[in-house]
Amino acid sequence: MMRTQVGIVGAGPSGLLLAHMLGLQGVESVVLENRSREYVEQRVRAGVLEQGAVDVFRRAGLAGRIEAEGLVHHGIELRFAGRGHRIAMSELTGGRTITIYGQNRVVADLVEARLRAGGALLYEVEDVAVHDLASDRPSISFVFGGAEEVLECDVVAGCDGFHGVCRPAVPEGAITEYERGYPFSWLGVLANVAPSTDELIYAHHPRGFALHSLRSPEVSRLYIQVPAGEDLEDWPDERIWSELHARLATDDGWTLEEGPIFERGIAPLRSFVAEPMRFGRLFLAGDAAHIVPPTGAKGLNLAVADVTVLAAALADFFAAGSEAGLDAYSATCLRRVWQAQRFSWWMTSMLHRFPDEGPFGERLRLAQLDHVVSSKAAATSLAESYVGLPIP
Ligand code: RFL
Ligand code: PHB
Repeated sequence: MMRTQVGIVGAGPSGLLLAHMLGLQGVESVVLENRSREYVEQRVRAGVLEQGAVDVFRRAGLAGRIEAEGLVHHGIELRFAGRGHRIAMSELTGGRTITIYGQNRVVADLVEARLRAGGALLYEVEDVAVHDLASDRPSISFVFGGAEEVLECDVVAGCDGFHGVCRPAVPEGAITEYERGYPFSWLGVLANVAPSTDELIYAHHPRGFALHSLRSPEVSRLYIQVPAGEDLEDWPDERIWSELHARLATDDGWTLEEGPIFERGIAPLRSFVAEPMRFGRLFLAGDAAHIVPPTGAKGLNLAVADVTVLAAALADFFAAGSEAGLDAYSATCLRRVWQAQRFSWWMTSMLHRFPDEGPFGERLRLAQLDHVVSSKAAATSLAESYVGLPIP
């Protein structure tokens, strides 16, 4: 039998950041992850950090590499009908910025910090299950190195992502789930080629959405909308580049440079919220509690915000026995979560092709895009949401 204050399921950004922040406040935790360290550190996902998220990392003493290697951006481009239009994000938001820094780098930095602090972090644990969540002695059972173990805790943090075991362990009816699916996925690639743009390009085209992002001055990150259920096998490199060229094309001779593709994947788009983000002594954070379609670049940033609120509430609970922060956790986070849902849904609707909607819907979409790039009020609204709400 092992014992700790906070048992954390999942070593993604949510679980690792929570463990680090708790450690800074003298709260002990154990992190359990079912995958290997290599797998988690190589998983390619998000790339955009809001300024507020970078501030959180800085306050936690974790921003060294982000500041050295992250790319600070002041605007994004919306491209449609053959033309690009810059949204001057920083000018419209009193100087706020976003930073391009891969999620796998965030995870690597967090793992390094955890190991340096000597905190418990177990990879490749199997059969993780959470128990007695309604009591003040919840526990986590698992198998590690072939041996069955039980971790007794005061609190369990469910940081195990959308497909984890914590949320499904809550009794039926105690949590309400809100969900919306989309009839398309994103096919994303990493290519060894200098980005053909200084700022992210979100493109709408009759053939569908495309996004030109980046990871470094040498690596481009590119996405295209594909029908839901599409098979990666049906997308050889030439087909991917040909769609990217078609969807990103402009009337003024801009060119997209090609390079060797070294990573590829397809992810379905989904909107999902579990409410409340708590059951008894179980607290859900990050993707375990909510999913947004990636068009707003909000998923990782929401995880950072949840964990910031949860770490402060737990520190208060263990230092002073106060449950006020824990009681407010779900409502505090959900306000921000629903704003991110609203923005991510809006960006997704504005930029994708919806297969069954007909020509009227497409004309409305172009009118919406035209409005956003020609009305300062509308552009400001987009910019405010894109750079992110303040993190408490
Ligand atoms: P994660 O990263 O899914 O981590 C959960 C961890 O829990 C482990 N796990 C378990 N461990 C033990 N026992 C079990 N039974 C377990 N079940 C699962 C998993 O192995 C994993 O290690 O969730 P977390 O930490 O909440 O982090 C959330 C973010 O990963 C996610 O929101 C973002 O990646 C979303 N996202 C983006 N967010 C942004 O803010 N900006 C972006 O630009 C952005 N782009 C993206 C994205 C997500 C994408 N995909 C593939 C979903 C682009 C894409 C393509
Ligand atoms: C990325 O660089 O992976 C990225 C950027 C912006 C998004 C989604 C993903 O909206």
